[in-house]
Amino acid sequence: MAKMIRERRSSLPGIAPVEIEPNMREIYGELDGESLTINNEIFRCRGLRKLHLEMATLGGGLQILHCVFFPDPRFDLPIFGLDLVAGPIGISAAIVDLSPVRSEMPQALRKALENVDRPSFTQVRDLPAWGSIFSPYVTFIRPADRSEEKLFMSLVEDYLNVLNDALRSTNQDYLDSTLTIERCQGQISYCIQQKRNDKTRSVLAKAFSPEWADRYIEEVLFDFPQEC
Ligand code: BLA
Repeated sequence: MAKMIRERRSSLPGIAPVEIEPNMREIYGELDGESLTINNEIFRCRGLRKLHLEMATLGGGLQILHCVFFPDPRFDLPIFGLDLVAGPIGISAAIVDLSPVRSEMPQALRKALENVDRPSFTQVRDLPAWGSIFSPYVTFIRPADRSEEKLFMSLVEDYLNVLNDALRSTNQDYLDSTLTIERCQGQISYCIQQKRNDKTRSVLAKAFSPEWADRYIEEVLFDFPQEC
C-alpha cells in the first residue's frame, strides 16, 4: 500500500517534501516492553497543503499505515483519509474515504465517486460516533482474506484517481473568499472529530506518554490549516 501511495504521490503537480523536525520524522517508543517505531513522510503539492504518510510498527504485533491528504482550503477538494491497522492475525481495520469539507460535496466529485465500483466486502464494520465526518462513500471493513485485501487496495487506487482528477480540474479561490473560509472550518471539524478516536490516542499514550500523544496528535496528525 505504501509503495502504491508513494508512486501516485510522485506524479502529483508540484509535489515537494515538507521539512519535519528530525525528532518527529523517526520516532521510537516502548509499549508493554515492545518497541514502537513511527516513520513520517510529509509532502505538499498544488491543491494539497499536506500529504502525510505514517507507518508505525509495534514490536512484532501491531502495524499501522495512516495516510491523510489535506487540501489547500483555497481548492474545492475533499480530504483523502486511509487507515490500516494490522495485528498478528491480520488486518482488523481498513478504512478509506474522500471526506467532504463542506456540507455539500462538489457535484463532479459526487458523480466520480458514484462511478467507483465498490466491491461487497464480507465484513463491513460500524463507524464510531465521531465518524460522522466521513462521506456516504466511506469503506470501513475487516478484510476477510488476501483477495479482499487486494480489492481494498484497488479501491484505494480508485479513490486516489478520483482525487487526482479533481485536483487537476479545480481552480483556486481567493484566500479570503467565503468558500475558502467554509472549507477551512470543514477541515478543522474533521481534525476535531479525528482527535476523538481514543484508539489512536491510547496506543500512542501507552508507548510514549499521554502528554506526548496529545502533542503528536495536535501537531503532526491533525494540525489545523495555517490558512485559517
Ligand atoms: C481504529 N486506530 C484504530 C485502532 C487502532 C488505531 C489501534 C483499533 C483497530 C481496530 O478497531 O481494529 C491506531 N491509527 C492508530 C494509530 C495511528 C492511526 C496509533 O492512524 C497513527 C499513529 N484513523 C485515522 C484516519 C482514519 C482513522 C486518518 O488516523 C480514517 C480515515 C480511522 N481508525 C479509524 C477508525 C477506527 C480506527 C474509524 C475504528 C475506531 C472504532 O471502531 O472505535
